[in-house]
Amino acid sequence: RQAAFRTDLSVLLDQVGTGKESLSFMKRRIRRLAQQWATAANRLDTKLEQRWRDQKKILVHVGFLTEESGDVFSPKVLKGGPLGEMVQWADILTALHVLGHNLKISMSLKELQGFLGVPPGRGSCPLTGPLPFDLIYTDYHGLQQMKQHMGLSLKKHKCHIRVIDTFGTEPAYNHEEYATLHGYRTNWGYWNLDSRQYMTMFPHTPDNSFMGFVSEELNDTEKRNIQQNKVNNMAVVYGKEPSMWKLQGKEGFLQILHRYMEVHGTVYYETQRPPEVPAFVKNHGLLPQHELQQLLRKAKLFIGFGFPYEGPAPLEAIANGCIFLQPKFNPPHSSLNHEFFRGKPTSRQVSSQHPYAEQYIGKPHVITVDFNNSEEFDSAIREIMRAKVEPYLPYEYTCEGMLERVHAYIQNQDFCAPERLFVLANLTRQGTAGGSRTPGPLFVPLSNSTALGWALNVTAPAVWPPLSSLRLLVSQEGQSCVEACQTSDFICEPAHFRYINNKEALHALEVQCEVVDSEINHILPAFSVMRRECGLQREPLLFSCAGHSPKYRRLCPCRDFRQGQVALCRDCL
Ligand code: U2F
Repeated sequence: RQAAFRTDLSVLLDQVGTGKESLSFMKRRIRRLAQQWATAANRLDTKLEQRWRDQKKILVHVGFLTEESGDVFSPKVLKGGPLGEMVQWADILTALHVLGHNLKISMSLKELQGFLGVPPGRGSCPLTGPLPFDLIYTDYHGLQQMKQHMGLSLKKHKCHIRVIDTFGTEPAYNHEEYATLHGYRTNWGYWNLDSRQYMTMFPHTPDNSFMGFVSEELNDTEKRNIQQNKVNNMAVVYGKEPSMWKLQGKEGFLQILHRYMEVHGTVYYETQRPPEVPAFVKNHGLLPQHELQQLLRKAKLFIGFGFPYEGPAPLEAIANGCIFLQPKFNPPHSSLNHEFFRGKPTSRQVSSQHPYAEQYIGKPHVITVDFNNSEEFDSAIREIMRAKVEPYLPYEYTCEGMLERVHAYIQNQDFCAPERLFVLANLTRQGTAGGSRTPGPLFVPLSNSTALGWALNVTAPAVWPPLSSLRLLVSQEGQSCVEACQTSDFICEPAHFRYINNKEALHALEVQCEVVDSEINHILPAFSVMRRECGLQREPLLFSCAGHSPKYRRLCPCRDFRQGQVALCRDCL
């Protein structure tokens, strides 16, 4: 069946259910953004020009909100606890509904069993018949529950699963045996999924798919009003929980801030002002989302103290015309050196409180400085007070952007299709003398490594992302493909690894290999210049954009991307 866009959200609101603060929060959010979603649906509908879209049967099982997982989040919704996950699930549900899919929502084990047709109370009784869904969106808790209650059949059906995974899972942690043998074993990883089945909150490593969420978009009148009503010396502090204000050394920079600006906070408290919050701070208490937006519309500065990491609030602040000032982390925080990330299945180096804001948005909307350097901090504040900045929201965080991306994933990502063997028929260097695309032997000087542009002519059926987007690059020693592609304004595309994991690619790059081994190691395909050793990847689950090793240069499948929509290549829609 063909999916038709929906702009009425009442059925969805009924489906979400009642009885928990988390659900009420999500419903308030869905209602508040209903108009934006409707406008976005109409725009995307026009953009897609009547293109056929399959209507999918989709189950959404929100594992972390089930009683069976302990649901530690719901009781804290009104008490300053994490809301980022709730924001994201509300938006995922809305996007799937608006795109017109056939949606079932489960927030308990009982509902999960009911939808899957597994008899309740029979332990790990496997689901015997076909899976009644095309797609299942869940999280790590939900995955665990499905394993316990679907038993063996999970293995059979796992290509239909998508795991909403805030901070991401890198391939080395996802491969059970490899993770266990090489020290990448964590409490979360080891599910042997295709890494693109993990969907993150921000575009972290491109090994995972970027799901995201949305932030409110302003129309021109609202933007103009905001500009007029900005209070140049008003700052709002990021941190709704008193403990977020307890971070070391913050007194110094808060004092500096207070010298120039009126400082506001939205810190949760019960009866008394939390002792962590200095007396000069005007604390509004935890605000409902729409009231926070109003506060942000007046404020000039939104300032982070280092925690929470990578939440939605900075995007909301920037969308409301604030400048986001945040601490640089030197050395970067990661699962190796920081309690919060310890045990998370990623070795990503978090360079500031909000790397997306730092790297994808940047100045003038985002200023990242060393908070221990009071001169630098002081001059940042003065710069902010002088600056004139317009509200800004990257397209990928608008409702239309999220609908476009989720639509593209649903219609194109297929992890159930059997791996086909693709034959590299021809490697063509682009931009050779005379501009001709001459097939045949290739010469690519390695010193010029990152500037290679390749077109691959591959005899293969339609693939997604299309091969027209592929650019083969070589990393520096010690550099990951995430970085190598980024430095050339591309993005690493894990789906393309299989086209470059071969002798032809090495040959095309004129790599001097004395031996070409095929091994199981997440940095492959790669080669060592010194030792003249080349290695190809033997385990497709270990194709990794994130992997790097000091003595190896990696073969990197990069691709182009759309401005403001990094998840999609130019020809991906
Ligand atoms: C992140 O979770 P948080 O909930 O701590 O993220 P925030 O950026 O603080 O904001 C989440 C939402 O809370 C709302 C605000 C945001 O959409 O509009 N809010 C509010 O309604 N009232 C207020 O007074 C203040 C904020 C991240 F998202 C999670 O994935 C992480 O687990 C967590 C820890 O790193 O950080």
